[in-house]
Amino acid sequence: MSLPKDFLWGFATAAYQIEGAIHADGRGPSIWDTFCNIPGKIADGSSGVVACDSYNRTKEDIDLLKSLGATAYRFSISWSRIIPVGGRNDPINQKGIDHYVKFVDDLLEAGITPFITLFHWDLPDGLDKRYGGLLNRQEFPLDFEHYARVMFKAIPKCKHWITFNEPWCSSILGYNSGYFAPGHTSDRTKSPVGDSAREPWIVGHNLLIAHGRAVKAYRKDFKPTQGGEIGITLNGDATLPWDPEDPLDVEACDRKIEFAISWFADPIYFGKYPDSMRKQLGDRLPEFTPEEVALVKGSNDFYGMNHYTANYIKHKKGVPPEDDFLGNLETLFYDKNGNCIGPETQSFWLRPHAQGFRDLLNWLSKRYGYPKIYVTENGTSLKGENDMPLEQIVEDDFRVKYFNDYVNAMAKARSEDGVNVKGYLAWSLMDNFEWAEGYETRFGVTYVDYENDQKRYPKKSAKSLKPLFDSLIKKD
Ligand code: NCW
Repeated sequence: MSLPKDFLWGFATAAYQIEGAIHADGRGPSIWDTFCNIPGKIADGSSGVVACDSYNRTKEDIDLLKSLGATAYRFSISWSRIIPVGGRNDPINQKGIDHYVKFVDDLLEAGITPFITLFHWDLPDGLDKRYGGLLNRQEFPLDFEHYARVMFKAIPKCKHWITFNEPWCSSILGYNSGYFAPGHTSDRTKSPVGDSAREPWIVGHNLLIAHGRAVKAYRKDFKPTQGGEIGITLNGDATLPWDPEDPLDVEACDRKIEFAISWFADPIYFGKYPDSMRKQLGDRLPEFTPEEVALVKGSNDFYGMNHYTANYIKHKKGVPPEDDFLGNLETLFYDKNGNCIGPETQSFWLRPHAQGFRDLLNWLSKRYGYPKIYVTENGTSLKGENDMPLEQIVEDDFRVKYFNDYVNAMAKARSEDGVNVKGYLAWSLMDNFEWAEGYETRFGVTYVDYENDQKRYPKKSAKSLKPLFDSLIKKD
């Protein structure tokens, strides 16, 4: 079992979760600034105002990455630092650009390969206010393409670009459950397009078009001279049937992945939405125009995979409600015989089950023709971690085991199943603002002391990855 010599590994973060400094150097507000100000939206009433203060601690963060032996780092750019209001005719903020240009120079100087995510959920608030943000099929893709072009031009040294992080989350959590910004729910009276049972599917469609436009721009005007690659990052859980003898549960397992991953990946690899989605959603799922198909089909140089957990899947009988987004099924942590999928963590949606990672890598590879895959996020929170004393927190054996099991499952998928995985970024370099869960849920391999000047303390898991990858990556 081994990984290829040029395999990249390291850690991942996202701008709003770590940067803080929300007013520095001309940054404009994002929808997450606005969302955090709505009482009750964030579990501990917090926000990203200070976070890990990474905007002011780039040297410290790079030193940390170096000390852990990372060969790659994935981070995201805050769009509203680059174009504070967001649009293609709005002023550009050179200070914001300069910050990221220097950061990439410093990473490269340290021998660390940057992976840049253009959009990790923090849409400029100005665009949401101006035209409904992600809901606008005409304006949003044009504004995103413009912003992407500004970044491609500014950072030719970056060779790995990710357009969107987890568009499923932006669409479903932002426009169905209201759990994420901008917080639309299935309450139809609050829908700017007049029908919130349609909103998530419209948003998903617009994100795909915007992705396609940015990729087309990159391939035409930047890739020929810069020689990099570009793709999208999708999230999805592994699935096992609740009752393996019930063909309806077995079928629902694929449908669950189709509603999460293939919603975006099928248009990108095949130019159409999955049949299971069309069947359930009918005309609530937008149709691609022929021009849109041309834009989206074939628009991945690599597949960015975020993966954390697995679920048992139980088919639901009857007609699903209009706002169902799972594919008429239930997700459970126990199967028919009472078997548990994995131990509890601090995140209600996450239970470790490493075999699922290998299975899902295989599922994706078979369906999409063995694409090059970068694992752009994988990691875990730990039940009760926030309440432990520091001496105990840094001894995070649960997380060490998680990474060991998952990385080995990935290496097996590569060596024994032929999966073309070329990189792995652990989530996350440090504890950070865990969106609606605030700071109480920690995903970091490094503890951040928010009470005491954001001081960083690497946990045992931080130091466990280098020996793990050293033992797996071929030397010659
Ligand atoms: S919240 C989330 N995450 C975590 C986040 O820190 C990161 O930015 C994301 O890319 C870790 O990885 C992603 N994912 C959303 C999971 C919420 C699932 C809720 C399901 C409700 C139906």
